[in-house]
Amino acid sequence: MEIRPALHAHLEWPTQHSPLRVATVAVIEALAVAAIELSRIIAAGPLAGIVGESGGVNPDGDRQKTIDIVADRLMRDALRAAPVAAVLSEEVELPETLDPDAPLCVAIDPLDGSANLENNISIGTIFSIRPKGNDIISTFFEPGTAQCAAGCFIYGPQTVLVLALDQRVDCFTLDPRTGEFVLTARDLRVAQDTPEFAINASNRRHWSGQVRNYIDECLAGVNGERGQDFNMRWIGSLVAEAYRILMRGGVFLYPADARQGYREGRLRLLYEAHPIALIMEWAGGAASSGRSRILELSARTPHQRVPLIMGSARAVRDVDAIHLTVEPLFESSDAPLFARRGLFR
Ligand code: FBP
Repeated sequence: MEIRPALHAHLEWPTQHSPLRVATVAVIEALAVAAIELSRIIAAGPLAGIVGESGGVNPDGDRQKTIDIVADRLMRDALRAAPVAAVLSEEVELPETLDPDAPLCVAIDPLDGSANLENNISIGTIFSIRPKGNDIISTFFEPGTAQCAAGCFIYGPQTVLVLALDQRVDCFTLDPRTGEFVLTARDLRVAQDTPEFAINASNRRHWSGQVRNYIDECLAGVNGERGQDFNMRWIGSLVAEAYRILMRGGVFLYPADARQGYREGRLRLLYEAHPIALIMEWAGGAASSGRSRILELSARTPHQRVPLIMGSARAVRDVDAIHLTVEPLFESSDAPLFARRGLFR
């Protein structure tokens, strides 16, 4: 029988650790303890009294669920006891300084996709860890390449940790019998040739011409320019989409669109796009805004949004290629050039 190392034993290897790696591991383990607690609360759902609105709004104007508040408290409490100089949470306006002498900064979405909880659909915690720079706050405004680790916990049929560390992506499953995460997939690689896309197609009329053209080409299937039939998925939960892509490939798009507030997409750079991009790249996939590699982008504000295209490297390259056209993204999106009849309208 295969011996599956527990998270702690796995992180201890190799035995020679730099101080930064020791600190990074301490942060990951602290988050894992909080995630185990959170997964128990989520699994109990209405029995734990955590389904429903809290009455508050987060810095982005999203209505907070009770579970968002619970998740934020659990994760930030865990980080307080870890070597973390500052934490930026989706639920709080500005980074919070914890221990100014500690070597790491963390950006976290404590519970991504929480609106899906009532529908019993997978949701998750996304985190990004980076070494503290010369001053704490500017650390968050460095590009995504500054991250030394990232990951997400997925609370679904199984509770899973996808971890990007040491230039590799491993996957751990929570064993409910022992209450421990154990290694269940080592060195994940994203399949390069899966014809499957994920996009919220109800926004088609708001997309740029480039995105519409790409999706129309996919929908045209074997007779279209892409020469193959595509499958489509949309879960509406970033962690679940990222996990599916890690398991079987494909591409996810949450592009910029013409709606007010969506000109830079919907997803947040620091605690959604950066960590998911690190996971994708270290697993051999790619992540782009359509025009730039996500990991080379720096945030200008803590809750900055960014268009996100991620998944199989070839598909991300194809979407980037479509963005190379000089057409403006939106000004002419209602012009005849983009008025080609699509399958969604
Ligand atoms: P939150 O951070 O507000 O939970 O939003 C993120 C998210 O739920 C992603 O997980 C998902 O990809 C996206 O929003 C779905 O957005 P939409 O409802 O516009 O399709």
